[in-house]
Amino acid sequence: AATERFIRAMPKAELHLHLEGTLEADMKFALAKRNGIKLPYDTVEAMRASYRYHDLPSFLAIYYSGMDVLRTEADFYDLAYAYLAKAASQNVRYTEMFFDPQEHLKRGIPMAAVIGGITRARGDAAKRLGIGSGLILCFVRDAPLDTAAAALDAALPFKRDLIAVGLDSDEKGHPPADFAPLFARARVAGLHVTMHCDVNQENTLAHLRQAIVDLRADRIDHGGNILQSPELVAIARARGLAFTVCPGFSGKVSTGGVPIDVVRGMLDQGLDVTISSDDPAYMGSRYVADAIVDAQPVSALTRAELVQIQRNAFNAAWLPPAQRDAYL
Ligand code: ES4
Ligand code: ZN
Repeated sequence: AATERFIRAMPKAELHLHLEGTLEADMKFALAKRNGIKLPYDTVEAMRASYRYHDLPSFLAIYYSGMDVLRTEADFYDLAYAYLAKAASQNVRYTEMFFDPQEHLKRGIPMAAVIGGITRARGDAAKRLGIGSGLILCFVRDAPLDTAAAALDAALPFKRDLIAVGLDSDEKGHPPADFAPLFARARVAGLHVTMHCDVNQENTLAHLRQAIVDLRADRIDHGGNILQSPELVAIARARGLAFTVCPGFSGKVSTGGVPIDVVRGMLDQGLDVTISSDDPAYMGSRYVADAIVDAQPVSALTRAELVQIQRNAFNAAWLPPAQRDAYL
C-alpha cells in the first residue's frame, strides 16, 4: 500500500497511449446519443462485458468498432479532454498520444475535425490542468498503404499540431519497411518516428531490425522480443533507444526456452524502458498509474527502478530541452 501510494504520487510521463483506446463505455453511450447512433448493446455493463479478446486481431476488432461513435470535432475534443483529465488526476505531467486517422477518414470525417478537436482539448487541458501533451499520427499498418499516404497528406497542413508519426494495428504481414517512404516524408516535415513492434509476432526480430537499424526509429513501442537478440540489445543500449512497454499487452517473451518478464528483462539489460497503459478503456480502465501499480509486483520493481522508469519516460519524450529540464 505504501508502494502504491508512492507510485500514484510520482510525477509521470506516458508515451504509449491510443486515444481511441480511452473511449470508455459510458462516453460511447453519450456520444451515440448525441449523434443519433444505435449501439449493439443496451447498457454500459453489457458493452464492457463484450470487451473480451484473446489476441491482437480480436482486440482490434472491438477497438475499431467502438470508434464509430466518434463523428464531430466536439467528439474528438471530449475524448481527448476526458483522457487528459484522467491522466492529470493520476499525476501524469506529460503525455504523447496516438491517434488512427485512417479509421476516421474512412468514415468520412475530415482531418480538421479530428486534429482540431484533439488540439483544442490539449490546449484547454494544459491551461486548466497543467498537463502537457504531444500528438502522434499512427499509420494503420493493415489498411491499404495508399490510405496511410492519404492520411499523411491530409495531416501535413496540421503538422504544427503533431510531434511524430507511429505505426500500429495488426503487424502480421505488415513489416515496418513497407512504410519507409512515409516515414521519410514525415521526417522531412520535422516529425519524429516511432513504431509498434508488438511482442511475439511473426518475424518479430526481422521487424525490430528494420525499425532500429534500417529505419532508425526514434523510439520503439513494446519491442519486448529484442531480449532474444543480444546484438540488437547492444545497439539499442548504445543508442539510448527507449521502449514504451505496456505490461498489460506486452507480458512475457521466451529467451532460450525460458519465459521472462519484458519490463524486468529490459531493466536487467540496461535498456531505457518506460511503462504505459496502451488502451485503458479496453483493459479494465487501468490508466497508467494503475498499470504501474499492477506491474510493480509482477516485474519486482524497486522504488529506485520506479523512479528510473519515469526518468526514462521524460528523457524519451519529444520535449524542448528547457521543458524537459523543468519536468526532471
Ligand atoms: C494497436 Cl498494435 C496495437 N496495440 C494496441 N492498441 C492498438 N491500437 C491500435 N493498434
Ligand atoms: Zn499500442
